[in-house]
Amino acid sequence: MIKKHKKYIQRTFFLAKKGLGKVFPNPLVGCVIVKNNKIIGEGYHKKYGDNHAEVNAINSVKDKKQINGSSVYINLEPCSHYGKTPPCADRLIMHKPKEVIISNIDLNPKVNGKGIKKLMAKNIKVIEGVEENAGKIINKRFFVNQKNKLPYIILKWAQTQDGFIARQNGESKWISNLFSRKLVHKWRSEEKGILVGVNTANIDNPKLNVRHWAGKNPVRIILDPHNKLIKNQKVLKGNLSTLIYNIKHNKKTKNKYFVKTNPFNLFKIFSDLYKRGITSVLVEGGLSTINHILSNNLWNEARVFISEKKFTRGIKAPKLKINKNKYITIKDDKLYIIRNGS
Ligand code: AOF
Ligand code: ZN
Repeated sequence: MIKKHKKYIQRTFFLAKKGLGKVFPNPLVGCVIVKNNKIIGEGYHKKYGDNHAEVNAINSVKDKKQINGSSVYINLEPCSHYGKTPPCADRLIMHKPKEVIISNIDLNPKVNGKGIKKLMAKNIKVIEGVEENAGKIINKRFFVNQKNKLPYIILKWAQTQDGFIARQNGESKWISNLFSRKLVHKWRSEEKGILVGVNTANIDNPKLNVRHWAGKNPVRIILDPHNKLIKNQKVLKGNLSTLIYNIKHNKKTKNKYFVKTNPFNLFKIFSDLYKRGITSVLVEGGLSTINHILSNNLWNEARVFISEKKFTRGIKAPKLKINKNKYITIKDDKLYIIRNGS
């Protein structure tokens, strides 16, 4: 029984993940409808503002009468509120499934158990907590957003085998290989914002857009307290939205927003980003920005590439405890994923 539930919940995870990069600030949700051990319908939340997963799953069932007496699997509790769409719990109740199997409770205060209560009040059996931890990882951004009212912060850096993230002159190209760099472009397309400190913006002169992958560009964020950003840098070009946090002025020129933050405080900046709808941020350096975020414990995840190259001298990589046995191989690079608090 449990094995069967796990199997279908895993299928909801697979479907949910298809929405990555397209649904924020919403959670990733997948739904599978099973009758007589057969999947009769499935769906996922595809895009912010569109149908929720349950509605897409119900719509995919040819003969709606079949949903009567079925088992509905969802990785997140169905919603109970009128948002952009009517409550999914009500929609499910209309079709009289026998049971609803859920991985996680929806921490949005508008839902938070009320979806489950609605189902139970109509004698629909609810089983919750199936593959709960795996579900929490899939919606790690959403849960951090709901709990902390902060964006989900992902630190990313590449370091040499001998522990350097840049040469002595600050230059950091090219430590990781082409495949790892391509993967970083995929990551850029999955998050709402991308952040660097002013030194990185000036020395590396990055565009901070998505080029080696198909997907959306994130909002660019520069930490530039004393307005040291060189005028014609690539991060200021093009028509992507760019936020420049500084202690001096609030100013808007086209799609460039200078945001005054005085005193210059990371927690305040991240709170401001969250208020602007930036629900997740990929931090791509440099060293002092990453160290600052680490020492303030304002990060959620670190993704560290360690290459086979050696610099012998240079700028030392951030100090973070890495379990050297747990990595993903990307050709000659090793990728370590470290979660804060795990
Ligand atoms: C579900 N199924 O597929 C999703 C849910 O603005 P709305 O109307 O799209 O509502 C967003 C909220 O609904 C979101 O914060 C979360 O609580 C829930 N998301 N719920 O039953 C779904 N995406
Ligand atoms: Zn819903």
